[in-house]
Amino acid sequence: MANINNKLRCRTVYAFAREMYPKTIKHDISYGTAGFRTRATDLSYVMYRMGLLAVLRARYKNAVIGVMITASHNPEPDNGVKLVDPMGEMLEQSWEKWATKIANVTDDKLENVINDIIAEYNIENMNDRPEIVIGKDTRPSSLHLSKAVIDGVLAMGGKPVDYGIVTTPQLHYFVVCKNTRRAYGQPTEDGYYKKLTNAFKKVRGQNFNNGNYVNRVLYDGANGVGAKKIKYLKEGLEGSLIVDMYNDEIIGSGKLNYLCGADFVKSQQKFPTGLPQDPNVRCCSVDGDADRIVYYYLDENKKFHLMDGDRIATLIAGFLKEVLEKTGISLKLGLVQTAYANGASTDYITNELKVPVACVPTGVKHLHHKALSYDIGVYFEANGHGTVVFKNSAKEKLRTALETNNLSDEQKHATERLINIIDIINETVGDAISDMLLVETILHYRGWDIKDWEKAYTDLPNKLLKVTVQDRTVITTTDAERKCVTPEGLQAEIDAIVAKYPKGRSFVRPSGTEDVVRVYAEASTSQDCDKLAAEVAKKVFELAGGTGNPPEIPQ
Ligand code: 16G
Ligand code: MG
Repeated sequence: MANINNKLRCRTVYAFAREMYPKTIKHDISYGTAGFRTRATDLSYVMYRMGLLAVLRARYKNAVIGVMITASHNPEPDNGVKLVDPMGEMLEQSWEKWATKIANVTDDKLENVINDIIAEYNIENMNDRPEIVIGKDTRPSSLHLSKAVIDGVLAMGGKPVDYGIVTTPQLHYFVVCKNTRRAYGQPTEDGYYKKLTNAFKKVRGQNFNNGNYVNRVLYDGANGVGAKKIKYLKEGLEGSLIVDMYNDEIIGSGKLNYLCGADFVKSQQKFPTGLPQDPNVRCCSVDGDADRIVYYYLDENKKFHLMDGDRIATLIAGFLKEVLEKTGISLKLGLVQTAYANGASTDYITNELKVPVACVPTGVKHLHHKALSYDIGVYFEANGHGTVVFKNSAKEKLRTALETNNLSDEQKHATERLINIIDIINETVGDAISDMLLVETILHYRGWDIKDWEKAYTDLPNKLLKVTVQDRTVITTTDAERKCVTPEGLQAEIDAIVAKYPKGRSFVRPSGTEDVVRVYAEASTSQDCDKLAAEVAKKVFELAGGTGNPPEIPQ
């Protein structure tokens, strides 16, 4: 019976594919660091097929799976799609190859790939109707692309639950709420805002300001979903935090991420367009799907100061360490970074904060996974994507300590504070909105303005360059991308160049989202840093088959 149903289902899948979502693109695409990402016009059939795959994955895991349609910080004409696993993680790596396979097969072979997946994972419950939670960003193309995902889910016999326009982290949150039978929270937008804002207001108390801290922040919504959603959050905050919003031209303005947003601010190291340039005022920018955030300000001389993901991570880790010590409860705290973390931040964490720090390859899946190995794991990429994850056993330990009533007043207050703070955090994935509330909570607790925050350490000047090569896969790396294995001889050349510059550090890696090789460099002065980056880029160009003009070395 199941077999007959299966055959019928596959026929429907094929009929739909042929009539509505034929595969029009000949070249292959691959499920990269953050799913598929390309021009929106090339994505309809990919979306349809991701709907199919999500249902298979949901049946295999016996759980709700998420599908998010977004191209994050990329330009408005692009789009993308990624699958969200049951506990909010990125799609398990071993399934990425199936995503790539099902996306690239011809329409008439679609049925074969589906049957291969069913056979490989022994999926027997083909008549189950699992829920697939679907969300999209504000890109004009997202509307019809989400219809394609929904059709894929229906063709495969799943139940699409369309959340409409939501941030990527909201979608992760809904998936986890559903899979924990609401233990994590209510799977609604309202439930999300209430969870975050109630916890925030509880921790903040009646004194909205403290010392140098003023409860007002300028917020750059990147003309995307982060702008749309902050309006609802503001209602819940009830004046405890004043969020002045800019760059909120949302749908179809063509301005999404244009000269604004977290990626622009971090990669250009520039103040975004659209915000008033008042000196020493705390500002933050989110990206196009609101899973990244950076802070910054302009000083009296209009000099730009960036507080990126490394700064946010150190602020959070330092705070958690202090509060944890006050609770008297022993829990293992750790911080996870990537090779892009500024060397000064790593020194500060190791030598001043004395918190263990781990380095993993780029991409949220690696950071999240490593962070789960600590009782309390803080993870951040320098680009502003990150969060804090707490082991269930750690949460339980805190709650039990509070219930047993053996704590001193100080221990009790610290434990209560920590428990409330867990609810400010979206543990399911990095979340710009939740991270903003956490940063604001810590600055308020410390009585700091943004300049006080900046005093912790001084960033080493750093630079990011791109080199275009014939085939970027010729570059392979090891040691969390810090050392390059091939092409042979390249690492030795990099080592020799780096040795010439005080505090020099540089590494190269193939991008997971663009057809380029990325070069990172840092050194004690910006002149040295520029030279170091260019010298390394030139070596990459020479040894890895560069195309176009070779990089120039500044004199
Ligand atoms: C993706 C990743 C991000 C990473 C970036 C690196 C997720 C959800 N996003 O956007 O974490 O920093 O890729 O891009 O994993 P790159 O490989 O092009 O340098
Ligand atoms: Mg993003």
